[in-house]
Amino acid sequence: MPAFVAFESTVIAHGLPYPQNVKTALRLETIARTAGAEPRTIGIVGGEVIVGLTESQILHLAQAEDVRKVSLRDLPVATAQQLDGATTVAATMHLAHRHGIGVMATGGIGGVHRGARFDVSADLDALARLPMTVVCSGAKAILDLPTTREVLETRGVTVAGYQTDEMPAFYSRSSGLPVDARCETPEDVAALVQARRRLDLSGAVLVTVPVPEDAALPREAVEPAIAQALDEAETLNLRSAEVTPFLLSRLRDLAGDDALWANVALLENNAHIAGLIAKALEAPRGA
Ligand code: PSU
Ligand code: MN
Repeated sequence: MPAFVAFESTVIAHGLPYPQNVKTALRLETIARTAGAEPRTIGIVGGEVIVGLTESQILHLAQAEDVRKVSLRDLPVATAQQLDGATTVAATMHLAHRHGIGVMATGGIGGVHRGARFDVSADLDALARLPMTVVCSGAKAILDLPTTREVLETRGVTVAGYQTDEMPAFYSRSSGLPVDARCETPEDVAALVQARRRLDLSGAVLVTVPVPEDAALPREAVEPAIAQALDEAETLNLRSAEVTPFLLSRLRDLAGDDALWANVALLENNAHIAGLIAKALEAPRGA
């Protein structure tokens, strides 16, 4: 079996601006290949679930106006109503797992939003249920990171730190929040994943990788922009799936190109590490 790495498409359609989104999506595939794995970017085109979007399908989802952000609850809607859809981490995990793919890479997972309002991403539920290895740079910085970390613990998700003792905070390398295990190599991660499998635990291993040092932003630099974007979302009374894309795009306006470059750099780095982990998982035991 070749080593496969799945990629989500929400980051293409809603997470990054055009044309960086297309360039990044294609580059992530190249990086996974160079690491020794087969990339499969997942999305929905005209109601059809595609595991392994072609270049022109990626271009389409990156440019089209009406691409629905598809989490678990939206999957049947998008397919029954023949919509174009970009899959979130939760929906991508579901579709990848169904296709026998065990590893996926992304930028940041969804989690618990800040503030009193009840808004918790279905990503956390998918991580609790599906035996995937998900490589990311923590949860998106706009979220309530300490509470998100608590929920991961409650739901039994093993959180690994790739060459770090702390869960990264997306644009920034540290959050002050601990991981459950530090892993130095792809083989260390593979050992953790295999141990989880042997114990018949059904949920995910979340591998958190800090953004590369030269692209990292200090937390103090990002927080004021996040606070302002959150205020604006509150004023506009945004709800549900609209919240994340709005916050991310405002953050780019407020924090500027540095935030975009950090986002691209961590996505590329995560694609590389995910490729190496997928390969390590396919290696014959003891080899
Ligand atoms: N991280 C980003 N950009 C994004 C997302 C994460 O930097 O666009 C997406 C992912 O697809 C994630 C989703 O699964 O946001 C979570 O959305 P929600 O909180 O609505 O579940
Ligand atoms: Mn939400």
